[in-house]
Amino acid sequence: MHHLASEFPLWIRATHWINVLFIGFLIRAGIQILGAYPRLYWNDHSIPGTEWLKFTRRKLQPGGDWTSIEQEIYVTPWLAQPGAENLSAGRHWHFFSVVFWIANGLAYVIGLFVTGEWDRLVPTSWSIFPHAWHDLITYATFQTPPLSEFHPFDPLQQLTYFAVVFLLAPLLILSGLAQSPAMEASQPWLPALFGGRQGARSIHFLGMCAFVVFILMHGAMVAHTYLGRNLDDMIFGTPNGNHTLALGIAILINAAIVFIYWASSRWSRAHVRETKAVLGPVIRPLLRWLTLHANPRMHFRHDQISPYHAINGYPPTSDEYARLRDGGFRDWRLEVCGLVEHPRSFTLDQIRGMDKSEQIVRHNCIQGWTGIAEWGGIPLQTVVEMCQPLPGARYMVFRSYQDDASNQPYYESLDVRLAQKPQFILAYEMNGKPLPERHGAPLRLRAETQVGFKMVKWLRSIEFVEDFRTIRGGGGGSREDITYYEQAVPI
Ligand SMILES: Nc1nc2c(c(=O)[nH]1)N[C@H]1C(S)=C(S)[C@@H](COP(=O)(O)O)O[C@H]1N2
Ligand SMILES: [Mo]
Repeated sequence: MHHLASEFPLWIRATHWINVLFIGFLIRAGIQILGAYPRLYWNDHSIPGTEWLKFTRRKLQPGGDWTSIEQEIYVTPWLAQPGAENLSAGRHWHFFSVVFWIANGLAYVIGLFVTGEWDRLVPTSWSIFPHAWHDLITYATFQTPPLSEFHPFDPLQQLTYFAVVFLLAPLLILSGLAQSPAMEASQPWLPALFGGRQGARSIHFLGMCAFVVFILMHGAMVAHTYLGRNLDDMIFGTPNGNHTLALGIAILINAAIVFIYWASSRWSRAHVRETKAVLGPVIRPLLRWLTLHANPRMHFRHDQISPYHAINGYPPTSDEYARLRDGGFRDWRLEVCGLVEHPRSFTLDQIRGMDKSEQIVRHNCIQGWTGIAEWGGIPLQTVVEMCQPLPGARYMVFRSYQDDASNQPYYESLDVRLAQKPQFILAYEMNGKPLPERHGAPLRLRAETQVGFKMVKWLRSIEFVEDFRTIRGGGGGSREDITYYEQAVPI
């Protein structure tokens, strides 16, 4: 039993309402992200038709004439942050919010232990279970346990809060982390905990549903049991009897939170570039750090290879590419240029003659789908060693024969230090055969700690540059310039 001046000190009340704000952002932005690929699976092949849940009526045949970008659906701003088709802004809101949500949650939990108030939440006796059961029966018959049962929570309430803080929240954090390509490539046990990457995605979704159910029940119970007293607790920290004032303030706080969702979503939909500029810096240092430090070590078995690997991006339509393809790519060259000691031009046969590297890995599209395939090619490091970048060369720019949505060559950039990473290769084979046209023939990049859009297909050239900010839109790639994704995408 606690006998404090205030049963709910200011830091508890503050972290509670901050939590409300950020959990709302996370759920809304999570729904936005789900809309980019509205199918949930328990297997990592992401073959349409094998999902256990979908939020789209579109019927797709594996191998049909579609690419996965066409799967994104419009999500109403009533549910999603910021709403519409906005994966990039949704990701920025989700990652921005998770930083503050976790910091706030840690402050709350640390506060509980530092002040010795942890037994508000953490049960200290097994008898809590029969007591909680008894409460459940009481509530189920629309009655309310007497006030003497609240210390400050009744046993059922305490158990529920304990489960939300110490089980559900960590589960959401872990299943979120397990979806990061860099984490899953460097810590393969993490997605394995959830039965794979799509398992983690499905659990993350179900955890979100559990949180929504909790929020609805929690709200209903606050209103159903001693509403006036609860309002006093949440606002003043102690029952002081001024229920009307407490109610007024609680309504104001909730209205302010809803207004923040509405206004920020509206602004963000109209200003996706600014959304990246404002929210991006919070998470960008972590993205860069993770990209530089994650060492991919994914090794799947041959029998785990996806029977069908989804596709993003249609092959080049130019006559130039058609000529090269029809000539068996004999006239195709990989140009390596820019800030290098020895600019080079490689034929496909020369590349095939170099030391080969093979990997059976899981591909992660930023939209959420995955596929497992074997890729064969040469380590990026081989190219670096043959061309000798000059000291000022800090990024490699990969350019494609195919055009992006702005009708300019698709391009992406990587930090040169990443060339030393295992599983960063230029692939000319997929599943033991020459790279199929749709997957990037004759040569494509594989960068296994990053999301799929970095892995340029139908490669034309690699240029070593000092900075990507001086190229085209300055974002570091086609997707960064056009859609406002981050340049380092290990998540
Ligand atoms: N040139 C080019 N490369 C590209 C793309 C593209 O549109 N054009 N799409 C990217 C995206 S978003 C993904 S997920 C992967 C998909 O690779 P896959 O089609 O072999 O599965 O390729 C990447 N490389
Ligand atoms: Mo993608």
